[in-house]
Amino acid sequence: MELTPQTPKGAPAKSRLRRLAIAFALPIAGISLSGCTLPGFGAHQSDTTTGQSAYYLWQGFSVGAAIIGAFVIGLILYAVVAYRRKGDAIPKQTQYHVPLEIIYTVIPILIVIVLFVATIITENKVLAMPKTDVSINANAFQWGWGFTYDNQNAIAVGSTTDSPVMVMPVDTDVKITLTSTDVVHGFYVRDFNFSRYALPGVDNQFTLHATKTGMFFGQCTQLCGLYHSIMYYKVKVVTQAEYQTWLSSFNTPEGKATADAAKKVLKEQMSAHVPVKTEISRGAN
Ligand SMILES: [Cu+2]
Repeated sequence: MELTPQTPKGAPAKSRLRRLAIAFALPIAGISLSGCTLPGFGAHQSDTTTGQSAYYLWQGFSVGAAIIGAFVIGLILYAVVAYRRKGDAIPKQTQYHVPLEIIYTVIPILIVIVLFVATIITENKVLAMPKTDVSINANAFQWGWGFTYDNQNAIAVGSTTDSPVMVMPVDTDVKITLTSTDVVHGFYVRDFNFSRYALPGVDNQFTLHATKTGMFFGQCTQLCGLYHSIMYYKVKVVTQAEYQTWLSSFNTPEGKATADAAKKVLKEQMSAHVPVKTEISRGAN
């Protein structure tokens, strides 16, 4: 049997391409014109400025991936339907199509550059250390947390059943110096979209800038030993006035005595390597 090349059908192919382009453009235009807010794609918008930067980056990546994914799937489906086997004729063979090869090399490179630059910009925002008067030392240890405040008597200690509460002011840059006294721990606050290692012998510094008041849940996210799973703390974000009141409460004679006692407790906790004042029983209870 003689095989004859299939003749290209210029006009219908062009019209199919146009329909395909319209099919992609319409939903995108619809979403843009409706002015609806972008979904979070499974992420939390965050209650800190740096967490929000990471959230917007995630949204950008997700939208980009969705558009490219839809485009690629569309092209595959188009090729499957338009170039399905219609007979024994050999389809038109195309190779060494230089403009096409340049396009599918340059476009992915541009996409990678855009993602890279967006990531660097976001990382610089997250890692920025603006000057601030509020400076908190977060100490992680097996198995608990303690928080002390530079140039202040204030201190936050807790126990396994009564998590320590790190108090910080809202709408303020707060410098955190994070360290560990024993093994590697993880400082993680879900609502802040933030996680950082607490490393023994290393001062890990970062800035938290909370955008709303409230109580936020924190926990260790690095498997650090037997009682890792109960290594909790809380972050209480308060107004500037409430924060000042809280700080001054440690400056009265009673407040100073409380702070001194808490410092002693924290010192003992940090070297004990046991769950701090735990009431959890490993027996029949
Ligand atoms: Cu830990």
